Parts: sequence; C-alpha cells; structure tokens
Amino acid sequence: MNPAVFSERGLFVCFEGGEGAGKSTQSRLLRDWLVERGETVLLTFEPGDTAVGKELRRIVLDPATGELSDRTEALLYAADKAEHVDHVVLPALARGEVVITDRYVDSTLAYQGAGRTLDVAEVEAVARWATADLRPHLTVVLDLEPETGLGRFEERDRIEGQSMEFHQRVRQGFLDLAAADPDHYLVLDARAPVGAIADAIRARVTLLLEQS
Ligand code: Z5A
Repeated sequence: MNPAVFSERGLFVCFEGGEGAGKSTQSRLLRDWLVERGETVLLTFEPGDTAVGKELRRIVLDPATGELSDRTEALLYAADKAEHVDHVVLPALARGEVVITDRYVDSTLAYQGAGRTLDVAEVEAVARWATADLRPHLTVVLDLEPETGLGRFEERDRIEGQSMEFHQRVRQGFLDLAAADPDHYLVLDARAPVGAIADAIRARVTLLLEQS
C-alpha cells in the first residue's frame, strides 16, 4: 500500500466515537468557531453525505435491511467513503478549506473491525483504498461508555441495536487507534460539559492552524 497521505492544502479534522458521544454537537461548534475566525469550513459526515451515499446510508442503517454479511456491510461503508472523499472531501481540501467530518475511516475499523470482529487489517486495506489513503490531520475521539451514549437516544438503528459487548469492542477499538498514533489524535471524556470539550478541541485546532 502507498504511504499515508496528509493533504498539503486545507486542514482535515475528524470526529469519532460511539453513539451519542456528542460528535454532531462538537463538530458544529468547531465549524461555527472557525467561521467566526474567518476560515472557510466544510462540515460533512459519513455515511450519507453524497447522492449515492444517501442510498447506502439507508441500506446500512435501516433496521428493515435485516441481516447483512459483515463483509457486505464493510464494503457498503467503503463505497460511501469513496464517494465522500472523491466528491466532497478532496475538492474542499484542494480549495484550501477546513474540512470537518463527523465519522471517517476509524469508524469502519472500530465498528466493522473490532465490533463485527472482521480482521481489522483487511478492513483497513479496503477502507484505505476507498479513501486513497487520505488521513486526517487530527481525529477527535469523544470517549463515552456505551450505556450513557445509547441512553441519550430513544430509537435504535441497525448498528445501535447491536449488543452491549459489540459497543464495548467499538469503544476499545477507537481508544486503541488513538493510543497507537497520539500525534494525530485527541481523546476527550465525553461526559464533560459541552463547553469544556469545545474549549479543548479549539486549543488543539489552534495549534494545527498555527503550524499550517
Ligand atoms: N458506521 C459504521 O459502522 N462504519 C462506518 O464506517 C461509519 C459509520 C462511517 C452512523 O450513525 C452509524 O454508522 C454509526 C456508526 C456506523 N452507528 N450507529 N448507529 P449516525 O450518523 O446516525 O449517528 P452517530 O454518528 O452515531 O451519531 P449520533 O448517535 O447521532 O451521536 P453524536 O453525533 O455523537 O451526538 P450528538 O447528536 O451531538 O449528541 C447526542 C445527544 O447528547 C444530544 O441530545 C446532545 O445534546 C447530547 N450531548 C452532546 N454532548 C453532550 C455532553 N457533553 N454532555 C451531555 N449531553 C451531551
């Protein structure tokens, strides 16, 4: 496989973590803060932020889909990533924008790899190929015990409806990824107040902006 690609233009920040950890809340707050500072920001998400991705999202998350082969699920998420990177993320980075995405490759390593117990190296090979090996400059992991995160919602989609053991493996999967590459990760306790989490993220992103 080719070496990891860190875009030389723009800034690429990802939010990861389990359900209800506050990714959408924090990605919006970061977007608003960066816009106030005069940055051009694209806030996006996986799965589903392209026309084809919308269809793929429906298939993977609708409980009506029922059982899917684990490899089918991994390939559907990979297809969503390929569309997302080629048509949304890379063009915005090429324009020099800040791209913030709510979930990216680590989600498939955690959910389809650690969660479904597919071979993580095999899932990673597919996901890296799908994303042209584009890596984020920073991944923010919002860490929360699954009982609390799932308790923040009433309805369950196909993935949320998995067992508590599955969600525990997913949580550990994110923590293992962060521990293996601390320079590119920020792990935060998602039980903290929203404002305190936002401040910690801003401090780290400020450093990145100063370096870029
Ligand atoms: N998935 C996968 O398997 N493989 C992949 O490659 C990818 C994804 C990309 C996408 O779901 C699903 O697809 C996901 C992984 C899987 N699993 N599931 N299900 P989604 O996009 O529909 O949802 P999500 O990404 O899991 O996000 P979420 O569940 O909507 O939660 P969130 O964005 O992390 O949290 P939030 O909406 O910002 O906050 C949730 C609630 O908590 C809300 O009421 C907030 O006001 C509250 N909140 C937020 N922060 C706090 C704090 N700090 N304290 C207290 N309350 C808070």
